[in-house]
Order: sequence, then structure tokens, then C-alpha cells
Amino acid sequence: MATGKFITIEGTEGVGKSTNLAFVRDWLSARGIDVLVTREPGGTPLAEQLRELLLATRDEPVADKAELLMIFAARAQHLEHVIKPALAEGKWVLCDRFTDATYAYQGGGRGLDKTVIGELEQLVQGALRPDLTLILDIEPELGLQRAAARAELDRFEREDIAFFNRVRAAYRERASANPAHYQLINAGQSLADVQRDIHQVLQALALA
Ligand code: Z5A
Repeated sequence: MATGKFITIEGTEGVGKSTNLAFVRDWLSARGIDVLVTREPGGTPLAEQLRELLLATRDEPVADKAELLMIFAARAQHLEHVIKPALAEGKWVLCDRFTDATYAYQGGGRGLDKTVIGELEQLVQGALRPDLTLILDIEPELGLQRAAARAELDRFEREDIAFFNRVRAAYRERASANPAHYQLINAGQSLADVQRDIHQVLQALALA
């Protein structure tokens, strides 16, 4: 059986990933494609526990390298138990964030060395990379306003605007370095316009 495709959705806070993940899932399902929807950090019981640890606010500061290693620990578990088996069964995997988030948040946001991130990526993923990454791009202020409607802020959402500007810049840099793989979508538009743009990208992928 042919392996499925691996699609990831990325962006800064409140950019509309969850909303548009559902749109992509429905679009693919309507075309008879078997889709598995998952997220990072998370996607297995153990990886979800690591997610809780990562997002919780606490008195003890979390060392940047501890954060990085917990993210890759969760990813290793997720890949072995969920992502790789699903792709091998021919399912398409649709993941809310993946390693681009690590380059953006831990690399761009925290300032960790991208070479080290690349070494962990190689260790944990081997040659596996997403087939397509949609980066929803927005002014961080606007995304944070959209996200502010929610109850309590997690540990990442408490970062200042300069942090999110660095995260956004890192995403944009990755998109411009490899335009064949990334699709940068203007997420500051109305939802209908965002989804029109995503629809065009998906049509091209389905026809490829
Ligand atoms: N993290 C990391 O540091 N390193 C890593 O490697 C990974 C993750 C994998 C959890 O991620 C945290 O993990 C994340 C980075 C870190 N930081 N934080 N926080 P997450 O994905 O769970 O958390 P998130 O970014 O906070 O996602 P979110 O807040 O759930 O936002 P969203 O899914 O992008 O947005 P949404 O819920 O779809 O939309 C927000 C609101 O805006 C909602 O009311 C929508 O109806 C509305 N919306 C959406 N689109 C539009 C448009 N176009 N117009 C108007 N309103 C809109």
C-alpha cells in the first residue's frame, strides 16, 4: 500500500491553526482520503503528559534545553506510536505543529542553536519530514488578541511580543528558504479568504 502524505500546520498564537486544521481535515475526507488528525506536543498518552508539563506555569523556571529535550521526547513517542504507523497504513496525517515549531519557538524564540535542533531532528526523525507545511502568518499582536478570548494563558502565551516576533520571523525565514515545501498563508485575512487560499494549495497537492 502506498504511504500517506504528512501535512503540518504552523504559526504563532491564535493564528487559526485549529480552525483551519478542521477545514483541511474535512476537505480531504470529502475526497475519500483517510485522515488522522493529531498534534504536537502530544498525540499519545505519554506525549500528552509531556505537553501538560511543558505548558504548565510553575515557579521553577524551565531551562531552554530541558524544554527542547522534552519536546523531542514527546515527538519521538508520537512518531513511533502514531505518525509512522498511520503513514505506513496509507493514511494521511494532519498534524497541528511539528518540528518547524521547534525551529521557530526554541530556535527563533529562545535563541537555541539551530544546528543542535537539526541534530535532534535527525536523531528522532531520521529522513522523515512533512510533505507539506502550511504556515499561517499573522502579526503576533492580532493573533494574541484572537487567543486572548480564551480562559488562562499557558507558559508560552505569557511570553512578550518580542518573543513572538522572533518566532514569526523564524517561520518566515524557513518558508522563504524552501518555497517548494512551505506555503505561507496570510492569516490576517477573513476566514473565508484564508480558506480559499488553503483550498488552492490542497487542490495542487491532491493533483500532484
Ligand atoms: N511548542 C514549541 O514551543 N515547540 C514545539 O516544537 C511545539 C510546540 C510543537 C502549544 O501549542 C505550545 O507549544 C505553543 C508552542 C509550543 N505555544 N503556545 N501557546 P498549541 O498549538 O496548542 O497552542 P497555540 O498556538 O496557542 O494554538 P491555539 O491558541 O489553539 O491557536 P490556533 O489553533 O492557532 O487558533 P484557533 O483556536 O483556530 O483560533 C483562535 C481564534 O481566532 C478563534 O476564536 C477563531 O475562531 C478565530 N479565528 C481564526 N481564524 C480567524 C480569521 N481568519 N479571522 C478572524 N478570526 C479568526
